[in-house]
Amino acid sequence: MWHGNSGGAMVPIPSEREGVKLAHGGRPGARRARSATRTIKQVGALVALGIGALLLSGCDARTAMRFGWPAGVTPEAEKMGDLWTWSVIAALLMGILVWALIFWTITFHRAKAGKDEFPRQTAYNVPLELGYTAIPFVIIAVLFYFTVIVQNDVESKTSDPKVVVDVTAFQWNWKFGYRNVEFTDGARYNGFESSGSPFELQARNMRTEHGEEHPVLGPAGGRDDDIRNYLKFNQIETVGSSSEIPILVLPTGKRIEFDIASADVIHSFWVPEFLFKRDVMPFPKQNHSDSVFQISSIDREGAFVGRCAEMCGTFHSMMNFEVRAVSQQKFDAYIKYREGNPQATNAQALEAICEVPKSVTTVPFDTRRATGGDTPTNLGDANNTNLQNCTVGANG
Ligand SMILES: [Cu+2]
Repeated sequence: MWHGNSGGAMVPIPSEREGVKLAHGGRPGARRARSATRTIKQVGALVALGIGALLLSGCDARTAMRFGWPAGVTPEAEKMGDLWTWSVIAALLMGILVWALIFWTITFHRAKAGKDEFPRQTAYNVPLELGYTAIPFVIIAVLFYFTVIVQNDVESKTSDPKVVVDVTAFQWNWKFGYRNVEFTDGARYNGFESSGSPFELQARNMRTEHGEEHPVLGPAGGRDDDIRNYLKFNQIETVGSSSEIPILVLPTGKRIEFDIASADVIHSFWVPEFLFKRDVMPFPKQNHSDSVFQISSIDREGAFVGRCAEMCGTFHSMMNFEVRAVSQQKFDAYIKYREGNPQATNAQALEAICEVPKSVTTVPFDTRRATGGDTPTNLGDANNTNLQNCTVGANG
């Protein structure tokens, strides 16, 4: 046991010092070394126990090495995950070094019994001070270098994406259109439309309903559609409503380009499994935002929820969509079905390619509150959205 005297230095209580001398007959220095060895052994045992518990808990090595980073479904997400893993390892190594220095100091450089003098001072050691000023800069530079490498990779674009999707966000839903598709056999589909707008209707309804113009209530602050000429339209479009979650069907294993724009306020396109989100701006050019990004592929089939990640008004939290990643064959069949059946709904097109026609990751917000606020739980299996006993092309 130790206590401080009036001078601030630590000295052992005399009675204990006597007692130890009687029991062990050793010098205080040797006793300190023995207790230090014991502490190190105890810490070592604790660390071994912790690692053992982690390994035995069924947590596989890859998940453990992710250090909490979610598993994404794109190569970009995996690269960001690797950066995170190595950053944590670097931080842990630095942490272990600092902890070791702290424990080394408090174990082997304690105040010596009976000595009340100041320890040797090492201030103004120029090489040491230069060293610990320079080393953090080197660490920051290395982290910065690898961050830029990964960021450039995440933001990289090529001129030949296999699928180009136009995404239009509006209060409070999404419209997805297929501008260009390169089928698996190399044939191309072009669905660009020079005009058309579901938002035009929205604005007009608002005016007739109130019997007068309510420019403030209209989309984009009531500005006319010709001002919003940055909005893009396609022959094949999927528009979400308050009774249906829009499902964006995409192929696995192909480079996909997204061109995002908002018809009114700032939204944000976020698919958690892509580990990527970007603000969806009205007037992207004037707002100096890059409205185009690409993903090099979606690595597995399945349903992935998409959300608006920018507070955009009353029903912001209900502004969900679903990405449905399907095989390339199914995706080709989907586009061909919708091209050949322009009146068919997205749900019918999904059924035609043997996919569950409704979203399985989220539900539309029921404005009538008929469900009493309960969210249905048995939506379906997000990892398997195939319809049973169904053959693609049999009913298309
Ligand atoms: Cu939004």
